[in-house]
Amino acid sequence: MCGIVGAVGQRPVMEILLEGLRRLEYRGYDSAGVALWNGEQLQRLRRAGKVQALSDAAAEQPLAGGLGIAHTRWATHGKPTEGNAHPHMSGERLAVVHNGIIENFEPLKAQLQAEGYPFSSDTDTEVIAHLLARELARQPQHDLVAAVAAVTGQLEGAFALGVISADQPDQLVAARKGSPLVIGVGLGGENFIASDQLALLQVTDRFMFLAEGDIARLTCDAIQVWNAAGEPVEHPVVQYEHGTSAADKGTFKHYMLKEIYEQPEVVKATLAGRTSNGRLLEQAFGAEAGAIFDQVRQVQIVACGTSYHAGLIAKYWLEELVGIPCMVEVASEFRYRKVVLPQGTLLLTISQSGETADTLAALREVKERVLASLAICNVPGSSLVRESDLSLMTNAGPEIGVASTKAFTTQLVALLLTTLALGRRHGLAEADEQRIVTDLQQLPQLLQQALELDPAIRQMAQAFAEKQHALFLGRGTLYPVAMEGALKLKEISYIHAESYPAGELKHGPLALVDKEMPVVTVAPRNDMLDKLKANLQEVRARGGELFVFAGCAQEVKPESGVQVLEVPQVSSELEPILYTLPLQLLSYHVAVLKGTDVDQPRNLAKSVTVE
Ligand code: HGA
Repeated sequence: MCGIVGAVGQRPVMEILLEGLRRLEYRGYDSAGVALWNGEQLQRLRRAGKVQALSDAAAEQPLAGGLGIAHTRWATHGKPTEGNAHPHMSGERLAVVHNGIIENFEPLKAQLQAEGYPFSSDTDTEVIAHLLARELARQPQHDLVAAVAAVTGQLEGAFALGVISADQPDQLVAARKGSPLVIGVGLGGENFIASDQLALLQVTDRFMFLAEGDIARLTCDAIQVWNAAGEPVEHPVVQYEHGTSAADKGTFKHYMLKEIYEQPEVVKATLAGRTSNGRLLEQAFGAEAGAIFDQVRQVQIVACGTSYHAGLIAKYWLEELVGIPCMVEVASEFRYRKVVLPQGTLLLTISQSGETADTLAALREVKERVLASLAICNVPGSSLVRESDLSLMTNAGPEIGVASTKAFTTQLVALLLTTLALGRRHGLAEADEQRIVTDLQQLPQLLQQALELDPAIRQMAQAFAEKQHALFLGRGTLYPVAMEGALKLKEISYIHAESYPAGELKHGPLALVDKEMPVVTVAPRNDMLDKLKANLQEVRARGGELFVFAGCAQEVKPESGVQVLEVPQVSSELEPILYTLPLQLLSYHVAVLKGTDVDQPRNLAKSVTVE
């Protein structure tokens, strides 16, 4: 979602801000803007469209100065126009950038309008600018931190804010509640804020994470932070953990393709240090995990989007291997209904960014009513990780493509490790644990082999480029894989795709099948194969074209209207991980053929930090 960058330094910061926006563009890309103090006045430049439009404008109309804030927007309130782009200003002397939603903006706006404050946008954000101006006018000492504290106290909803004022041009003030914001600790004479660390890796690798309700003042030489109660607090400065090259596209045409190809390596990183002598190292979950896992009687998984699909697969593993009940629900539903959480419930949240607004809210909603919370996450230091009792990092490195790929497969690996950790405490035989750990160690190599299907899948993709719809089928753990395959196709190629458990076909969706509806099936050689083959016959009999990813090509014979690609043999537990990869490649190549914006598909954004 929206990306914020801010800088205060002894050198000009415009280029740092623009580069930060380019790196944050995966979060939102409908408009962008910047405000800079040039020593005499606040200058603002905004453009609808991508960051490139803003940098083109900046090339013609250079802005200079050592204090500035910048923003790339994913609109929630008001169209993606230049007038609605951030920063928003009150008069000429105060500018604000905001990520989040101000839920009570309507009464606040009505009140401000009645007092004569002129509004020039349709955003909720603009109320913050005018509230700050009003607050500053009331204060004799004109202190920006005090004004931000007073104003944030009136706001309902979620926000990360960057604020600058012409009256205090030596400082950048930041605040967060419900939306992510990190402080980049400069290497001397400068400091920064951003929505995530990636934006600032060009200038620093040292970061400070703000807690909920914190307000910070940054000057060239100092960082001061106050908590929600107004008390000064100190947060540790942490070193960024991944190499900076992880955020570059390298020789790949798109981030998504690079991230698909990274899967063998990142799965190794998910496993690294978590197993030894064919056994899981329970310490990977933290010292107190064992005692907690002993008491778990059921698992409640809460997640959104792709992470939700990972949760659905984990349900099969947990019920089959651990023998404890597992419920899975999308966070946006879970957080708003009256949920029953029996004693001994482990709340398991899954999120790539650790800032997914609905998942985070669900955790906060029920945290006090569960045995413990465990987060599966890719970003150490994120809100979800900090607020959960236990966490397991997926170690996938930065994922920039909006459509999630390596984050999903590494989540699955982490969830299988979690299944083993719980299984060990609930009767899973040591031999089974050893077998699965050994299989997991082979997985990077199998993923590498699956990548060799790439040219054949590119060929296959041609059959989809002109189609309006597609159907994805699977059974067992491969059903959520089919759901994920359909989601990928929708997200980046804009083809309407649906997924069904293959056994449900005759209960409705078969009515849709004809030669215009390609049917994709993931069919490993497991004990459900015969049933699945019968379902495929039902499709063929209605003229539907079949695209089958099979564990053993001999089992599903290619014929006219049936294309079969053989996926390497893998143990049944690991099938959902391996079979995901060809479906990712399929949607990628269809999108490339259709000429869509693969890494930044329309209407979507990464890291969904608003509800
Ligand atoms: N509500 C603000 C900011 C939107 C946002 O944070 N998106 O991720 C707006 O619509 O401009």
